[in-house]
Amino acid sequence: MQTIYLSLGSNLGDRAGSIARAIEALGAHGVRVTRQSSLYETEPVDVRGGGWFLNCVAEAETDLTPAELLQALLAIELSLGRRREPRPGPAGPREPRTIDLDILMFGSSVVRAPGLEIPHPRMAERRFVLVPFAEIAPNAEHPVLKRSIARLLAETPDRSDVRRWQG
Ligand code: PH2
Ligand code: MG
Ligand code: MG
Repeated sequence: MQTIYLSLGSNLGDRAGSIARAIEALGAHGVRVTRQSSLYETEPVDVRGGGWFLNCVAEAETDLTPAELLQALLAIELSLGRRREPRPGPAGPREPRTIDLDILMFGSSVVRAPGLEIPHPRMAERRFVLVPFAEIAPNAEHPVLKRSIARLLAETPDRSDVRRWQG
């Protein structure tokens, strides 16, 4: 059993509803959610033509392997109506999405495979990840950077806007 952290985001359609449905679906895929941050409204970072996101971070326990977890997240994204455009390339602008589920950390595992990088390679440069992550697990340690989430948040150069969402 591993303790994992996931990022959830939506900037299309019923944003809060999509995040709530994704949290529910995780349980049915062998991912037991133990904590969920508040929802935050966040300024889009590197996304083409979309509105502001709702983002949150969830802590969960699972017996899945990292590759199995990735497949489960992709299946949930599809079931919630995510449509992936032909790939703009890893550094290119991204499309708006009904739901995006990303693995942030998987215990203290480090995975660097095509299509699956854990910890998430850009998490230390994203306030939309670090602010909700620090709300639920400020002392979790990044296994590569060897810093707590609270410290990554204090030290991130990102200045994008992240606000607690009131509904
Ligand atoms: N996700 C991205 C790129 N940019 N910006 C915000 N605010 N929230 C996101 O979830 C997000 C983003 C890539 O998945
Ligand atoms: Mg993402
Ligand atoms: Mg993703």
